[in-house]
Amino acid sequence: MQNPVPNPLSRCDRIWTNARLATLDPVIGTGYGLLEHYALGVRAGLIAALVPMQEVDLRTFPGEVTDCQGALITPGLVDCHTHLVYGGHRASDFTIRLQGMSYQEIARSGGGILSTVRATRALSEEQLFLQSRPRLMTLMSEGCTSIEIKSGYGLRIEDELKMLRVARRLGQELPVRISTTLLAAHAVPPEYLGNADAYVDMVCSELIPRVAAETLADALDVFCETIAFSLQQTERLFSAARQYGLGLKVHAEQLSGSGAAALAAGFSAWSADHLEYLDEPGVRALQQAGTVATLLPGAFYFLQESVKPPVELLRRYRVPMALATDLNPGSSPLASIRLMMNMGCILFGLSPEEALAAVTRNAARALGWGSRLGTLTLGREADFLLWDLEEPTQLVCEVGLSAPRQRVFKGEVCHA
Ligand code: DI6
Ligand code: FE
Repeated sequence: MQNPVPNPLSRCDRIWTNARLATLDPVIGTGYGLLEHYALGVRAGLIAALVPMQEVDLRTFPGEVTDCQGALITPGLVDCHTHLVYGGHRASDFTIRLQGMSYQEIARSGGGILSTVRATRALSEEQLFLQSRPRLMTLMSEGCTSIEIKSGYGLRIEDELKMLRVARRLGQELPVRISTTLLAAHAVPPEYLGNADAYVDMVCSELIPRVAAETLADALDVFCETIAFSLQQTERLFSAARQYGLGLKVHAEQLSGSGAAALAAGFSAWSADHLEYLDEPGVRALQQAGTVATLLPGAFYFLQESVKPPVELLRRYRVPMALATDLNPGSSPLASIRLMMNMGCILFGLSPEEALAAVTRNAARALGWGSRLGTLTLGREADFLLWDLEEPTQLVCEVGLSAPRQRVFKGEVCHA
């Protein structure tokens, strides 16, 4: 006589039946990793069961059941690169750029990032929280369940800490997972103009230890660019951050090629971001380190750039590609991860399957959460979305035409 097969669903708190699962799990198969006609169960905030419907017996199940009636379930979306905590806006930069002044010229004349620094410093922590929250909620309402937020508009100790505390508080008060990144090396602050090295010294010796002691940041990022910080300064910042166990990220090869992506790969960074000017040695370095290439088509579009990231090379070397909004007031005031998926295909040549992997599995990996979330896999965080769509490709093809019917965060249905 055979023992009865233990039914993993019976131990679940809640289950979703008759679903079409786009698992994004490479073990299930290429593309979206589709499982047709399945039930998904959650227990204690984790995915605890993935069962074909023909094996599902609900007669004795005590928990809540949602009949999806054939609807699609995907992992929660992950926006792995944002600057959504800031004060003010940059409408005047927009107008000036339309008249022909470049982003770099505006930055050198004291506008650009530094104008947002002035606006951000002027706000109290409460005001900054209240101004940032709606931007976060916009991303959440589109289906984001994990979002990275950078500092970088304070550029002095108290204001950088203020930004990071606001980012942490957003994650405590709203149903979303926030990863925080110290981007003190975003621009040289006015107090250190012409003396970037002294600012980097201060960040390494005072700010990084302080941020680490207060566990305010999960990672450190550097804007390595002619208008910001050099390769050598980036290396010093990475060395300091590594001593405190921070993850590493970099704004690299956005407006010019610098070798920053290869440097970051040498430090086993989680991700190198932008990458329009990335060359083949840089691609090889990312591949060898397992560093994610995060592409930001919003900034490419908004700054009317023409050099595109080397997607074909990244694909050939099997470098995982992520997409993110880069949501910020100056170069990507575009709060839509769906738009980035669409632009990733139209502007950069990703396939729809690559675009969805880029905002789930690969974006999770760009935040150091690659083994914890980003796919519908047993044991992972139960962050997922129920969509009234026939095809996962609609998520990439269409923008603004559908919101998730349900947004599930840590196993609970919570809308933004
Ligand atoms: N690159 C970007 O795209 C953002 N920061 C960065 O280093 C732009 C930030 C801004 O212009 O406010
Ligand atoms: Fe950025």
